Amino acid sequence: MTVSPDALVEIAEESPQADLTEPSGAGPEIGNRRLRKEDQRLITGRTKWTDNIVLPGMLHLAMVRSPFAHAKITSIDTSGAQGLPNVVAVFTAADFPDGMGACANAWPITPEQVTPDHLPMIGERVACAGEIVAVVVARSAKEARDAAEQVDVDYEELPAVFDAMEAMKDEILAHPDKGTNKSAFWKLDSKEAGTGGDVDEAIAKARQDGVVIEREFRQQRLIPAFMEPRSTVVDPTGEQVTMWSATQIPHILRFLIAATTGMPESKVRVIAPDVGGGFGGKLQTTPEEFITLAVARRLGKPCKYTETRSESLISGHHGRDQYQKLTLAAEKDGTVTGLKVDLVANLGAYVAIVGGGVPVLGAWMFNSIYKFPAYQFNCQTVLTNTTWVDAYRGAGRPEATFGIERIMDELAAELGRDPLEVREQNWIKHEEFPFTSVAGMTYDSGNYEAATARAKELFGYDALRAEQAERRERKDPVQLGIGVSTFTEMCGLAPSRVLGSLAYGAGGWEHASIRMLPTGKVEVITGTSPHGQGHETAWSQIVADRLGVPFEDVEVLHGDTAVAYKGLDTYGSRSLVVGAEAVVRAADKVIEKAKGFAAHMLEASEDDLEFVGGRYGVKGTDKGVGLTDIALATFASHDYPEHLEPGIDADATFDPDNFSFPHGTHLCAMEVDTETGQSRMRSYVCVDDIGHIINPLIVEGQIHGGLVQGIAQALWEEAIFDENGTLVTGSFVDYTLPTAADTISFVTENTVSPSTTNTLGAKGVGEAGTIASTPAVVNAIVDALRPMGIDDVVMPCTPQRVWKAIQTAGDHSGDVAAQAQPHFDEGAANADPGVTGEGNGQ
Ligand code: MCN
Repeated sequence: MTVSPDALVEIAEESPQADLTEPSGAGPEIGNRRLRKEDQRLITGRTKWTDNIVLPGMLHLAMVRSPFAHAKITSIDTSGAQGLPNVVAVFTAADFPDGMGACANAWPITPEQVTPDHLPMIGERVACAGEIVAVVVARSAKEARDAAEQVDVDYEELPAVFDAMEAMKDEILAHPDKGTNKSAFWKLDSKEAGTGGDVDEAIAKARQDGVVIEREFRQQRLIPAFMEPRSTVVDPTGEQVTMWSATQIPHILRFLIAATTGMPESKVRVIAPDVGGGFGGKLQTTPEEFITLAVARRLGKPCKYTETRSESLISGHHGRDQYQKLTLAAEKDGTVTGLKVDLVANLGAYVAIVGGGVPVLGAWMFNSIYKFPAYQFNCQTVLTNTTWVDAYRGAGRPEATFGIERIMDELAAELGRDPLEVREQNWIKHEEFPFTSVAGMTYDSGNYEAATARAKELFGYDALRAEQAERRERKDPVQLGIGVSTFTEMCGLAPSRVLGSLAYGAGGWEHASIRMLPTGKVEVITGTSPHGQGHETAWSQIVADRLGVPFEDVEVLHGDTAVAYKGLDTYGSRSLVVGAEAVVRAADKVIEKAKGFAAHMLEASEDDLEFVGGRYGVKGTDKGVGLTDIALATFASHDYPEHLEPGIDADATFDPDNFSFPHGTHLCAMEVDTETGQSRMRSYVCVDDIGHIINPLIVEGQIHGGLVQGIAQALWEEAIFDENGTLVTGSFVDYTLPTAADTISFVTENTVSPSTTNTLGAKGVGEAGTIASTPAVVNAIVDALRPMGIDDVVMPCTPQRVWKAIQTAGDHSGDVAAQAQPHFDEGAANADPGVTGEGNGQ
């Protein structure tokens, strides 16, 4: 059945708000499966996405983009566009001699990092396809797009490099003026850091009397494909310049506009209205935002730019794209003695806002849940003539989890043992928390045994293993594979001091305000900027419990720098554990402030008061006053104690002392047809530990969405450039984004090891599913094919790749070659530190 948008609005109008939410009063809100209050407007077409914003006299922009990956611009002739009806102006970089701001890199991972200038509009040399060389301004978007096709640009093509391994050779330079493609080298060594032993010694010893497993893995390039394409509207006509943008980071955007254009920050207001997904892809300050701002200011008129899907795929930042080489040393009994990781990470043409730091996050994650005594992580970032690469759901942690969970399976296979048993032998036991890892991270809580035991039970692990053995025995053409992934991750991106020690450009705190309105309603203002995560609902649940007010009486405001004046936005699954904790602390301040008023109103001593269910009562009596009555009394303020100021509103800023470490066990069963290469997911079970859960319904949604994204990396998605640097997966015809129809019904459950870093006892969940699922699926496919002599399939494991792996099975070297993957150069990640500098290894 299809329902038209008009019909949806009618349905919504007929169904009052209460239809979508349970009435309050039935019990505590935290833990309640509340339907999301924001969905009423989101799914009935009642919200205003950025592209729906219409302002008087608004003009529309279309970008002229380079089709070449690396080229000099020899001339631009705009005359063909200038004369067209309703075209107002055509601008090139030459029209903005003072520039128009810059796309900043906010995380230089070493002081010596090679960081090419990233200008919004290019006047001389484009460094990847899709870069903007001119902008057409017209009275409608269609006229602007048509006219953009009439802008005549002459290019002189330059040699270009696309693959990270090729770029390592420095034979073709992505930016010739830089003299090298190597951007930065970053290293963490447990011996040097004093957190563990010497990894080379561990490997040498294992070569003599133990086991050494060496594997190369490829993290293909992915494209964040949010539902709402990026869109920006700028109104320069008021006292402040207002920018609406489909962004995850309104506060950071405002700061970087001011910092790179010289506009006073007080004259810039950024609004992220409802934003239709981001997945890290809207954690960016974009050329399009700066250009729209510059053009609107130049013309003194409101301007709008909304990208097409094809533009989004080529010019929104990409994710992943790493070569990994792992060397795992173990004793013959399966005890791991050391892990060495060499990474080469493709940054694309520029070092994007946190692009250099994303692969470095792997430094603390490759060791995962295990007690490895020695560890080394080497990361080389390189520039190429491809779209810039940055955070994509999980950002650095899915890549690391994939590497370690794949190689733990390979160790188990080498030893002929069950992969869960080998993991258990090496993981941190629950009684050992808090545990400081070999990478120097202190995990506050966890229980890997409990999550794994429950996952095995739900999955029917032993029965599936028995079926697998039976199918192998009878040489069934459809083999069964069982994939395991026991993961942890670091999220809740926070401790400002730690981020500072890593040269990250921002802090990690979050801000919240609570306004107690005189009518008893509550406004919560949060610095987080939700774009699909349901903060309005979860924050309302938290505040309802804390202040003892009905859920419906709480309004959560966000995403407008004039309202939520202070914040660091939403990414890194930080919003609950940092942002909502700030809300909790603001609520506690409200309660504390209200105490003095309650004592005054009740003519009692503060010591005799207790706050229960939204009411201050005098202990041992039935005398009391509600928080909302106090709010009204402070509004009138006819009578209040002299030592207090009128009002009980409060602000709080929270900066935790540690990250959050969710973990879980994911089990996947795949049936692989060995004749066609087709694989089919049969079952998927995950038991995640994210501490206390605020809203189980939202959490399930987060896990489901995350799983699909991780599974898509394993099976379907890949951004592919041809030999000219043209993105051949430049539309949804070729970039195979899954739909709900491509997935199965997942079994999800939770264990609870409360976090100690916030009073909610919660851990982040927004990326967990994506981080865990990719290796679970690939491990299952490899497990199905292992009896045929196959020990790897390069992602995405398309039927063609699986079929080719089967055809070349047994020919160990040809296996990888058949999948057209360049080998990791020996020492590739150990580039000359003299050229690239070395990280502080912290
Ligand atoms: N939650 C909960 N109990 C927990 C943990 C979380 O009820 N123990 C709820 C929170 O209240 C919140 C949601 O789960 O409503 C996600 O919380 P959190 O883990 O703090 O993640 P963030 O809100 O910071 O969201 C960021 C995260 C990231 S990094 C990506 S990428 C991602 C994701 O969220 N992109 C998303 N989920 C997404 N979901 C949608 N629909 N769209 C995206 O673009």
